[in-house]
Amino acid sequence: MANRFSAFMLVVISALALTGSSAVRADDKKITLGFSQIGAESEWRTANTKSIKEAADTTGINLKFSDAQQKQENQIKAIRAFIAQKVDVIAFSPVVETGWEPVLKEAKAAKIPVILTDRAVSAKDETLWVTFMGSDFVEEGRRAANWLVDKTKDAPGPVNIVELQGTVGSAPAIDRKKGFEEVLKGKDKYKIIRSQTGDFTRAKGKEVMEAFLKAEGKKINVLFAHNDDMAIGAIQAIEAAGIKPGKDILIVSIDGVKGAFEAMMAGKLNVSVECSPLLGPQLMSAVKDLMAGKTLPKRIVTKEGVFPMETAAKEFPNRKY
Ligand code: GYE
Repeated sequence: MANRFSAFMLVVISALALTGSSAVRADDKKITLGFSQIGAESEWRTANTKSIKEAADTTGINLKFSDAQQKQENQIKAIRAFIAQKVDVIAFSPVVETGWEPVLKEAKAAKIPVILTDRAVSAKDETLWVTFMGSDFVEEGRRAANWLVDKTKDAPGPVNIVELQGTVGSAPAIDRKKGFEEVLKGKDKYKIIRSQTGDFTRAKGKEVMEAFLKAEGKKINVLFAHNDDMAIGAIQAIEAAGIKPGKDILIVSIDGVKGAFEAMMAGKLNVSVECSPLLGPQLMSAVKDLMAGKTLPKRIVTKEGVFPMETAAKEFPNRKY
């Protein structure tokens, strides 16, 4: 009985899902979405791109995809091209927070709605975009610091931390730093002794960690990396220096990509705070809703967790990115 009832409910729920907004416009043409991606700097980013392309495919949305190779000027060019092509909706993940007003005003004047995905923009006029969907980066920074404080509660201190920041001026770099520092504020045993950008890449993470090790050597107790890729690059530098990552230096990072789970299972990375790149389905349903004349919430926050090393092997088979 219970089974038949749940089977029935499943049919009802699927039917409801199917009656959601459609992927065609009022004139029966396919909806066209112009998406400007930052680049392919990390595992997170490539998973994000895959999610967006696959979701466009399955929803039947015509996607114009442009890769900016981590340059704001390329994103601005791509957005201008989307305006000229008269796409129905523009979405983009802004590489940095500032400098978008002129191009966003052009989109507004052309009456093309803009959706921000993943990273936020800092601008006075919030009518320049309809919604911002993505993670709460300040909270991720707090989660990283809370894990550290708990893990080191019995350590006498000082706990010397080096920090690998993300791309300068980007929302995740600014906010993760802020959340992390907020938790450590007033806890005097924690000291951030070096902090520099590694631009969210493995290569830069490794290079900057080498410099940190040269300058501070065995004084370093903790690495806080704003993403997994930089942590993975830094782990190589730490091992090359004859130090044990995950033991001699605690490694705390953010994203929760497969590479981080592998490093955790190898005992080299202590914790990764989840930041989900799987924004594709959410973006496509927002696009359809917009085209159906619905009003979107101004902020759509992604739900995510924290994965300490001890949970890595059990969680690994469930990971989708
Ligand atoms: O953490 C990092 C990527 O904006 C949340 O960008 C994203 C960040 C992610 O390059 O790996």
